Amino acid sequence: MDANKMNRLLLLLSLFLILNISSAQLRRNFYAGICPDVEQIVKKAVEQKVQQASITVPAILRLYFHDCFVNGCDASVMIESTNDNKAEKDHPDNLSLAGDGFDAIVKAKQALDAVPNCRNKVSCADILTIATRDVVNIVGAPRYEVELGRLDGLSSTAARVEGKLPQPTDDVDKLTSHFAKNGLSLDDMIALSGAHTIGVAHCTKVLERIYGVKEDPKINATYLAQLKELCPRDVDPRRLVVMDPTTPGKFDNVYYKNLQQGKGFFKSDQVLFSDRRSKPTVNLWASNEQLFNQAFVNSMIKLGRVGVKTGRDGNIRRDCEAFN
Ligand code: HEM
Ligand SMILES: *[C@@H]1O[C@H](CO)[C@@H](O)[C@H](O)[C@H]1NC(C)=O
Ligand SMILES: CC(=O)N[C@H]1CO[C@H](CO)[C@@H](O)[C@@H]1O
Repeated sequence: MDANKMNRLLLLLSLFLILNISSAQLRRNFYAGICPDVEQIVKKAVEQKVQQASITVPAILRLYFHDCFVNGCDASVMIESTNDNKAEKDHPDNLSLAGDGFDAIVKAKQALDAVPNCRNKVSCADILTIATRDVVNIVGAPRYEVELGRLDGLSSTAARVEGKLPQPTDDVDKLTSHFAKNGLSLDDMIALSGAHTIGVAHCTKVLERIYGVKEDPKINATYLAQLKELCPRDVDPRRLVVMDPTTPGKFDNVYYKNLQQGKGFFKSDQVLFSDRRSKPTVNLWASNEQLFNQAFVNSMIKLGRVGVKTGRDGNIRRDCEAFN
């Protein structure tokens, strides 16, 4: 074997070891001996909630992203602020984390607590992980097996949200660096951005973009006109607008097709098509939905490994929104 091949083999081997170590505590069927029906129970509660309020689907997906990017997937985003602690969810970047997402997790926890062997045995972080898989599946993403065994975090502060979440005005350099800090690659970033194939945003978040700002890739003229109509300059700040104008309720690869036509909602979406580093992947996934689905699922599982708490770094909360 030549030196080049040997080097590549060693690199692969060390990558394998790193990946294995960082996720060693997580596994499928973690609750098999404790609460074997956990996934069924969570699914049923989440489905019920989605039937009452379809916004629950994007709400949970975004909640998961924010939870994992701020101090790891440990449900710290769910903690309610108290008089002496301003929690993560009350950072301005959370504005619009729709209440229905939180409510769905609380309902699923209640359903688990109604089953004696499951009561206070499943972490809120794992409930959120299962619920996220289930909601994206409801709107068309493939169902994937989730890794479980996370503990709930012991702290949550608004201050530490600062700088952790990518911004809608970010370019590919900034986006990549945010994701890299969480062990996620350029392709993970492009795949997970595909989450914007569902859900809504506040008009206020896009006003600057549609009413003229430099250094932003061009918006499709037809789409721009539509956006301006939906979001006039003096729009009510509570007004929401769908981010995928073509198939807003469906989880599909249309997000990437939209980018090809200049119909990315945020600058951070459209730059994926204008930057030569991400453009080939956008084109690939726009033309092959199966490849996108596969990539999305793999990246979601990787997202779920970010900053997982074990041992004395966490516990199982009795109330997802308050520390024990
Ligand atoms: C790549 C960088 C990202 C940026 C800059 C970004 C930014 C945003 C912003 C500003 C909103 C609208 C908030 C509002 O006005 O109400 C939004 C919505 C949303 N984001 Fe992202 N996001 C990013 C990545 C992600 C990822 C990785 C996911 C999940 C895997 C995600 C899921 C969502 C969902 C589902 C919504 C809609 C929420 C709803 O309908 O309630 N985003 N995002
Ligand atoms: C802009 O959108 C229109 C209508 O949705 C579409 O027909 C057209 O091809 C798009 N333009 C570009 C440059 O992609
Ligand atoms: C759902 C939720 O708690 N959203 C909060 C996010 O942060 C803003 C501003 O800091 C609060 O006003 C929201 O209530």
